[in-house]
Amino acid sequence: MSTVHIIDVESGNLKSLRNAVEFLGFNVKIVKSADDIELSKAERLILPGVGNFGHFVDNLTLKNFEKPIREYIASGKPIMGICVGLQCLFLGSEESPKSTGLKYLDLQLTKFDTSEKPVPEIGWNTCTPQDNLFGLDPCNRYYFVHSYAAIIDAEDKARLSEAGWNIAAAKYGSQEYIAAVARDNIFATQFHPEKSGHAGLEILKNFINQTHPTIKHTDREKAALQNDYSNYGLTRRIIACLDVRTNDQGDLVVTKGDQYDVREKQEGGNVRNLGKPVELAQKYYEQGADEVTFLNITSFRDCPLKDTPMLEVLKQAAKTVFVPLTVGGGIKDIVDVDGTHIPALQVAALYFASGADKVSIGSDAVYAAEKYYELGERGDGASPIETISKSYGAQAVVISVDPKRVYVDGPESVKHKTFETKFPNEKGQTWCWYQCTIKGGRESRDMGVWELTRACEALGAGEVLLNCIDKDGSNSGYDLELINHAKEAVKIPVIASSGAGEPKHFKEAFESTGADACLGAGMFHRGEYTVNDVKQYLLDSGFKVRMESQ
Ligand code: 1PR
Repeated sequence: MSTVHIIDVESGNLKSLRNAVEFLGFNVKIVKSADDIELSKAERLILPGVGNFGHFVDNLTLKNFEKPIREYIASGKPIMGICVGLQCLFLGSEESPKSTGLKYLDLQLTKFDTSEKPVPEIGWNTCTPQDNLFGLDPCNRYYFVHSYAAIIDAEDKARLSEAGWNIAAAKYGSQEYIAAVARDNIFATQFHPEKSGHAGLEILKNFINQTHPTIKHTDREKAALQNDYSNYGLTRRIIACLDVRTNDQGDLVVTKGDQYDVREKQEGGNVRNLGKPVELAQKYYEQGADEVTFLNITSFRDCPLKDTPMLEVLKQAAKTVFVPLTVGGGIKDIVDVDGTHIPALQVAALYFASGADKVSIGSDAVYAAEKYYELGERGDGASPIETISKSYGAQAVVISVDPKRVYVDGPESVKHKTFETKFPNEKGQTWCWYQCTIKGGRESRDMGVWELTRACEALGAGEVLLNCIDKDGSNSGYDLELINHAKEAVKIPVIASSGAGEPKHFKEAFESTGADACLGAGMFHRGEYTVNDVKQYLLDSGFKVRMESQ
């Protein structure tokens, strides 16, 4: 068996899946239409899906895929569904009540309870199969990103087991759900094996080879690796961030600023060059980064959009980096060099097709929030957050916030949400708010972090990348008060960023704020610490982390 067929339902993670299967040494054939002759030749079929349930199943029907998929399944040949590719096997989903699933499993998907935990679930969780399932290891961590799930109780489990399904259950907060499921020739995972590092690649390989290796761990390994269900069941997520731009010589480099100033301090200083984007992404993946973020911090688009250097960076990085990749900078409606108007959705689509799993929106998130309040707390449906989220799902849309702290006399001094800080300024003022900026900190707007994050969450953003201009490059630790402020504002996950200088800063953030992930840049680029150093420190401090070596 050397060829794997992948059904293309215009879903976000196709490129990553293709890369992963090819990395494992198999050929890939993409099946774009139901009458493609290739479909009849398939011996291993994968049905990947990301984003909205209705969008996915409606597309399956529209493209006439339903019948050939059913016939393929009836033929007894192995098929694997991934993420929404698993969800479509159920009756339907609360996400899109008008759309129907393929009804192989007698259960409806529902949304996670947002009152007890951040939703979407974004991160690395464990799952435990009833019987051996392609080597799925209860001590390994797999990458999940979803708001809706096949949430089960003991009765559902018994009923589905009775119907012959082998269920691997996971727990997010107090809710148990189906993380993987198999019966006869059908296998499906809610997690993304193509984004789950070496552990995920193993699952893909075992499915393709149809093998079920036995899992063995010593008691000591089990004690270290088993889920303790702290942090809702997820490990503490560590993200390596690469600020990318062209330097004065015209080369694409990873740089890093102090309070967003990326030039060397001497007069006429050059843009700091800390390495090559693809090489560094690969290095951090090997060091155990749970995600890698690329931020295009200046526009280097004096070329057509399709030739943007960042697309090539992503294409190259996605070939060997099997954890989620986020790309930010310039995700907005643009006018291309030939005068063509290109909507943000199309810009994002190019990045997804090149291997990005999420896009991050900075300046345009502020404009969208401004509009949201102008319209009386509603969107107009046209902002990049709304359009991208609608097609690719909330989990694919991150908003990147670049705020600065502003001190005021008291809560009545400004219309923005303020709080009392433990760190008064030199004038003795103890109240503050965080003012959002656009264009990489160059322009301040009349918008607070509290208001911005809430508006963007309502518009459909799935995660907040919370930078802090005051702390950026300072190595003095995160602004913990800012993180707490944002966490109180929204239910979606918040990534702490700016100021990390040593492993203890990550611990502080996880310990004293509800940060869902912590991002580091300068300390990794300068080689002062590896991602693994940070994770080992967290592990030694009693936090669950994903160690890539496990
Ligand atoms: O406005 O949608 O085009 O997006 C522009 C993106 O570029 C935004 O995400 C914005 O944060 C980012 N950006 C713009 N200018 C700079 C700059 O540094 N001059 N970088 C910039 C922001 C923040 C983090 C950084 C952390 C951690 N960088 O990426 O890596 O602060 O650093 P540290 O751990 O060394 O302290 P749009």
